Amino acid sequence: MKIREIGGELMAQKLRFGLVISRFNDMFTTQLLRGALDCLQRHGADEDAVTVVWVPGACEIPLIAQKLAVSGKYDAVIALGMVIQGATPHAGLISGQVARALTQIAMKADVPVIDGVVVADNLDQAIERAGSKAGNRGWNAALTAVEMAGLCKKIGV
Ligand code: INI
Repeated sequence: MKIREIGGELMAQKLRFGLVISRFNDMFTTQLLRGALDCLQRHGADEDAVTVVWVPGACEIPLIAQKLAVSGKYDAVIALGMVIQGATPHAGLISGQVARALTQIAMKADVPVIDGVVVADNLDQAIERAGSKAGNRGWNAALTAVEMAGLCKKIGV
């Protein structure tokens, strides 16, 4: 039996990325953005490969992610945000809604939409995930975007 196996490669050359990021908790989201851009650059992204769109908060991410995804201009969309539970009463609701919306957008637009919206229980967790003990979730999201964008091209369907 001859099995054809397809896997993504971590090469960003010739891929275009739309990135949507929230200003809420920007002390952290700027670090997520730094990580994401560093990752794309290190994986060979072209000079003009990335468009960054800023939105007020995580709730506003899905609409812009959708606009980017359906535009036909990007091979993958990366969403970056920081929801810290307990900051406001509705923080708990936001995270689930945004995650669900991003999955639906990806399926509808047929474009990878990578969820790099960090949900932290407290400030310590936020610090850990935005470029310290637990790495940088922006970096991870960008790497997933590179792999998925390449994979979608490779599969060709
Ligand atoms: N937005 C965030 O991105 N992170 C949060 O932690 C957060 N909290 O805690 O409330 C938050 N709220 C704002 C929200 O995303 C909208 O911008 C706002 O409700 C206006 O629609």
